[in-house]
Amino acid sequence: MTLINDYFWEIIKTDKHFTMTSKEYIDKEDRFGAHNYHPIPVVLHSGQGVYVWDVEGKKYFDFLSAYSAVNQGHCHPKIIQAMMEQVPKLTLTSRAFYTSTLGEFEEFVAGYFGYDKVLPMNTGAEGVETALKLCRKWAYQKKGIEENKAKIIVCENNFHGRTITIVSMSTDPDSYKGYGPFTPGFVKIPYNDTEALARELEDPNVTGFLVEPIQGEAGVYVPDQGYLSRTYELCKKHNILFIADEVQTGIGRTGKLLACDHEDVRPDILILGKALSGGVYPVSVALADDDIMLCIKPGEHGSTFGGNPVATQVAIAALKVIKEENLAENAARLGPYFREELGRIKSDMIEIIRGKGLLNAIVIKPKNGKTAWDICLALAGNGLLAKPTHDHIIRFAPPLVITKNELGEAIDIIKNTLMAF
Ligand code: IF1
Repeated sequence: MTLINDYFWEIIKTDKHFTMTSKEYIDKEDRFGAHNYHPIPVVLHSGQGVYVWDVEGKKYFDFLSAYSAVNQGHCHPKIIQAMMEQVPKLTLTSRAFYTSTLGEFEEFVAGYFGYDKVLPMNTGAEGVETALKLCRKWAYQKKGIEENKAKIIVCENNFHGRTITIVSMSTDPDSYKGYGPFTPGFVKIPYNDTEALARELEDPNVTGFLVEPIQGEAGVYVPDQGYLSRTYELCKKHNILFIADEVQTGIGRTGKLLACDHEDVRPDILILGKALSGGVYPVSVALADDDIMLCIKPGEHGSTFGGNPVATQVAIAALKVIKEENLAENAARLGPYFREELGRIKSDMIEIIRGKGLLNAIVIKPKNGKTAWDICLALAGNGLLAKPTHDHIIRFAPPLVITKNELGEAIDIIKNTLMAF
């Protein structure tokens, strides 16, 4: 099979034969879809690299990257190619049988991240659930905690997904309110507070510490330098599993392959999702060494689609692209430039600029009743897509394939937009 050629690309990317206006597409979603989201009112049709196009043919910089799933850029040709080669061969067998692709994926991914074993799932939330299950099994089988007594420590303002158990760990009412009764066994402590962790670790039933190396949903909240290494050391001292949710921070986003790499921390359980497939297909994993991973025995956990042939080929291609194109290095190089340039913008609406690599956010001070939402609408009008979080924070996370020139253009858009308020 040949690579997607320019002719084909031309057809799919510039197809303007739309039968409906943006408003009609939006109305249709509103009429027939559940109202569990409040999107920016643009209707996207195609994407390539750092750009997406709407149904009216307008081109935008994508500064959300599907919440860091599209680190490799939209429709990366090598990832699409891998998918298109696999699809006509075999798409799904379930895990009732072996396949010619799963072992290859497991060897590749385990080696890539340096763990004994990998357990494949689909969504980030499932990766987190897998880590929690592994941690509890390990507590009863290896740490000798009495059945049903294990506790896992989590952080305030966390975001780990949407399942009932995961929202049981949440401190955000939007996530948990009205979804009780909740799963017990979680202890919530402030983020970036090593002392609070040290206190809770005195409880002999504590068996794991689940943490985001940078809190994404909380508004790209970067902890103090040394937080990860110190909490990791504390966990080691008390024989507690250090579990890192790198669903959003992992795979190059913060300027290293993993955000934990900034402090040379190797999590006992590592959770990845999103960019593991370059946003092409839902693929997530939990990684751990044998002592932990083999606590789950045949029949005790799984997923129909987890580790399917398409997912495996897409993920291998997506991870190869990260290394081949030095995307972590690009994020490390462009992140400081981006924050510095944002810092030069003389807008009284910018309160704080923070981030690491190409995971960044600005905290907005409302002005004349105009909020982060209004700024995002204006940014879209000027050709750059971003989404507010918690009303007053705008996340800026372009695909990692962005060049310095493109970033410069995007900075001009951000600057001109803010200065117009
Ligand atoms: C939505 C937020 C980001 C995550 C971490 C697990 C998951 C996520 C650290 C679950 C998912 C998403 C989901 C997306 C919005 C988004 C998000 F604003 F809600 F918090 F990225 F910052 N761990 N994050 O960030 O992964 O099951 O969704 O595959 O629409 O809810 P998932």
